[in-house]
Amino acid sequence: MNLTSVVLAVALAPFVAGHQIPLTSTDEKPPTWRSKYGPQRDQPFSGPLSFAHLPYARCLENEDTAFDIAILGMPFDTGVTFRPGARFGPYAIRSGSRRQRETGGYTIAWGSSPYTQGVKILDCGDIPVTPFDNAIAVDQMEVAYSTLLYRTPFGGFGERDITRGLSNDGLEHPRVISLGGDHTIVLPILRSLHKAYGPISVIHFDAHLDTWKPDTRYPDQTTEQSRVTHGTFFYLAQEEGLISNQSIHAGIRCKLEGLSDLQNDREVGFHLITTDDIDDLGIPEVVRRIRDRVGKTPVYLSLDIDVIDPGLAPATGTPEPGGWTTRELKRIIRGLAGLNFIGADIVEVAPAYDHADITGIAAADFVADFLSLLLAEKPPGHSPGGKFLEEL
Ligand SMILES: [Mn+2]
Repeated sequence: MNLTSVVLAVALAPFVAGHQIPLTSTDEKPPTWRSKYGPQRDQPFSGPLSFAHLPYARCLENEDTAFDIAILGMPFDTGVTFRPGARFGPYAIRSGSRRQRETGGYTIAWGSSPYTQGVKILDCGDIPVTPFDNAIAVDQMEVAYSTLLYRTPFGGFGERDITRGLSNDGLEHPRVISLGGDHTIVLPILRSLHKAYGPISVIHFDAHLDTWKPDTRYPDQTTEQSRVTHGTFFYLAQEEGLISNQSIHAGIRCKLEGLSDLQNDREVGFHLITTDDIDDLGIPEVVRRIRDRVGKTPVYLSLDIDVIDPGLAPATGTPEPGGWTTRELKRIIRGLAGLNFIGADIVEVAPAYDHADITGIAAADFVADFLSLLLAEKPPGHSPGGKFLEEL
């Protein structure tokens, strides 16, 4: 040992020995979070972002993950005709859901909570759709949807599975609630659902028809891919034989080329309820007409947030003044319980145009209603909107 080594050894000795000295004079470590405050239970404003703080799983990647209802983000917005931005819809809807959680999901309106009925509800994340090639993106959405649709259900629906026996293939399928994305996402969804269920009746809440003929507006610019937009997908769905002739729109108020649009809409297979009809008919009659139209067929529910008045849901690509209130549509949705719903979506939430998260919060509230809707066997009779429905 030379002189330098001796000097170093002497100088470092207190530090080397130091790790053996107790941290505190009482020999106690500070308390852990768990010992003092218990579980790391998220606040409404804390924690990772999943819908209503539900368990989050990468269901496309982990093929063993079972569920009864999946929440699936479809951040596709390259099929729009006006303002883009709905690719951020899944983020905004999840963010708008943060005051929701599994505990505390009971509402007077439904008389139940969707989270306490033994059904496994998972946030399955987002489909990583390409923003560069719509043909690939549409295929990705169909493949992803089918990946979830053909997953063996967790089994929580049990005997309450009202769509049991409706499928073409003899299989039981879980339900998927899709968060758009622009409305184009419904085309790959219907392609996937049609393979399992055959022709599907659609209940479509929207300010717009979305049945426009693809080749009419820009006839000199039409390609196979340019036909697929958020305003033509129902026409294409009819062309491909995906939908029944028992579909219905509700909340329509957009401007049209003329009566030919309505004639075309009929031919695609839709009846319609206009926005103003709610004043003349009242909610019970609106509900009755929708129920009568789809009957006992397999039903898909598609809700474009622009059906709501832009004052109550401004964050959307093609806003139309004079829409329904959130309260009115929530009552109509409750009146539809017990139909054979095989899936649902909410689309066209584009949060760049939002104010104070009003649209994202409204959209998240509709998703909570969808969950209850998929579980209820009939409209909640004791809710304010329910009594008249006892007679249905
Ligand atoms: Mn619309």
